[in-house]
Amino acid sequence: MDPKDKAEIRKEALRAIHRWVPLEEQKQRKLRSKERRANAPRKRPRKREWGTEDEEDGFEPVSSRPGTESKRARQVEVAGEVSFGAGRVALIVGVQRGRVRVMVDGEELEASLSQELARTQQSSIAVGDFVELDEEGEGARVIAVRARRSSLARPDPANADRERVLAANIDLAVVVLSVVSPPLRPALIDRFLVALDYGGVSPVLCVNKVDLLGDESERDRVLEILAPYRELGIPCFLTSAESGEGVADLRSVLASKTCVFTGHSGVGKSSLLNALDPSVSRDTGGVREGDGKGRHTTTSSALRVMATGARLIDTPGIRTFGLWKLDAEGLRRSFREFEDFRGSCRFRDCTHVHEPGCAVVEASRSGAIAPSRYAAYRRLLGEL
Ligand SMILES: Nc1nc2c(ncn2[C@@H]2O[C@H](COP(=O)(O)OP(=O)(O)OP(=O)(O)O)[C@@H](O)[C@H]2O)c(=O)[nH]1
Ligand SMILES: [Mg+2]
Ligand SMILES: [Zn+2]
Repeated sequence: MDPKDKAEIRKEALRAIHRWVPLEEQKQRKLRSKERRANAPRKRPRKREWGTEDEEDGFEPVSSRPGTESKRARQVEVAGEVSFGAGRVALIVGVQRGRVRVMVDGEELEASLSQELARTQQSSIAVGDFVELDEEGEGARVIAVRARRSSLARPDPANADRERVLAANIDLAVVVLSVVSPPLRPALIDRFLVALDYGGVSPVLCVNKVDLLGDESERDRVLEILAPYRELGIPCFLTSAESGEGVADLRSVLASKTCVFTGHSGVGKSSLLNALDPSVSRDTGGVREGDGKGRHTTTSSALRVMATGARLIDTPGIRTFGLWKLDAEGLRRSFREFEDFRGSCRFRDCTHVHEPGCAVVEASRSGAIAPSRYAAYRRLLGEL
């Protein structure tokens, strides 16, 4: 064996000792990765020419936190002493300070929040939550929140220790981007996929405003950007809320699901909701002349039930998307294409950065892993 490699192995062994994890945690990790592998779509790595995108995404740093627990098991326990079953169960369709709009037995009404819930409402109550109402006194009051099966959350920009839940109990998140005004920023996609994976939510990518594309080559460029995500089995749509292109296809994947629409301001989230179901009637706004940025027209999340039964959640455009409670291992897990190479790296706990014999680095060089995705991994890892 090359003495250099030997020295490297010795160094790695020493590092491993410093990184020693208790047996129980190791078992848990193994189980989690096994579960993930079983769920990941099978595919053979294929060589391909990828367009690389070295775009500044300008987002706030990912918050680094140890001890990321399994997202699917993450449940919110609030107002715990009140048991479910006493009052009517309602669905939250809108949240204001200290108050919520709920849908219960087919009608919409306003409800206040119990003191405990009002104090923690940014993390404890979100559009899409199922709650229990106390209707004994004057007006309805929310007294308990059911455990969530999934959520989309990010750190509170004002307090990184606090979680801000954007929507709860969602089946699908439609990440909306636009081809121009505002311009397409692929870096946002990778960041979103990590957050959605952590929240246990399936993603759909929707590139809107395709009516503004010039010639075929511009469309090809968009398809090229989407290619790595299609390979991952993520449904991708090209839409125009203006001309209606792609809207029927998008509608068909949303049927009977709870879907949150998210993305930068001005990309056309509200316009798309209106195109999907005119009865939704959400306010839409223009984009700024100079830089094509949105005007933050939608200011709070709202859930609408479509005629098809799909529940669509419109959210305000986001400027930043810090990732919540993410550690390096969690980040690696959310890059699903890396799983195909698990066990092929020379070191079992390879970080896929500097180690010799790294199968992931090799795969990104050969094109089996899209170089743009590997670059995204390095970028996000660098923020931890
Ligand atoms: N040409 C074109 N314009 C669109 C399309 N979709 C939306 N727009 C326009 O883009 C602008 C912003 O649309 P909105 O639907 O308000 O965007 P949004 O994502 O909801 O923005 P926020 O609520 O600020 O987050 C409006 O002027 C829309 O008319 C589209 O498919 N094609
Ligand atoms: Mg909007
Ligand atoms: Zn590796």
